[in-house]
Amino acid sequence: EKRIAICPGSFDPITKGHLDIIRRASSLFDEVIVLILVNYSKSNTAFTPAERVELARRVTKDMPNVRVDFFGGLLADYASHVGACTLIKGLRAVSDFEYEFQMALTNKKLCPTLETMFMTTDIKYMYLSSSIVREVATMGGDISEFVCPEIIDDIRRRLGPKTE
Ligand code: COD
Repeated sequence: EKRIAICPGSFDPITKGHLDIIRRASSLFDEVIVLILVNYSKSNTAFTPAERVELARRVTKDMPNVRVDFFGGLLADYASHVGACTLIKGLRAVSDFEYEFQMALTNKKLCPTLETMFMTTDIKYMYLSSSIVREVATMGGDISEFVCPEIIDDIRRRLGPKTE
């Protein structure tokens, strides 16, 4: 039976830190679904769900067992529907832990067969988050260390200072 893992998140936009976790997960599971979801505490997104899906597809196209999807409902419901066994989350610092722990226990209640596994961030990306990318891009800073080259222009056009 195929072992399917889900890498869930807002991915607004997808960063090199996300991608590192996705790549490592793709070498451990038969199939990895990068699942873009609604985080109800982050209502002001820079990119629409369809845009976030498209950006994530562009930077994962070299990984044949990775696909990208959007779901507007509960992560646990999507996981049961596709028969995923595992959720993969990245941990950057102690500050991520409490929130991730709460989500892992909630998802376990909602779908008892679903395991959450945590991967430690690559130390290179420890400081990196989508909100840092949005902030630096909005102020006209260089984001090439933070996101893949294929999506830099899209982020600059959406958030960067207007030139004309
Ligand atoms: N290095 C390693 N990992 C990283 C890095 C980095 N630099 N940056 C981010 N990550 C990890 C995060 O720790 C997280 O695991 C994942 O990447 C995604 O990050 P974000 O910020 O894009 O996503 P979040 O935290 O906004 O995701 C929250 C969800 C969308 C998963 C959550 O709100 C959700 O499940 N929503 C659906 C509705 C639902 O089921 N709600 C109940 C949940 S208990």
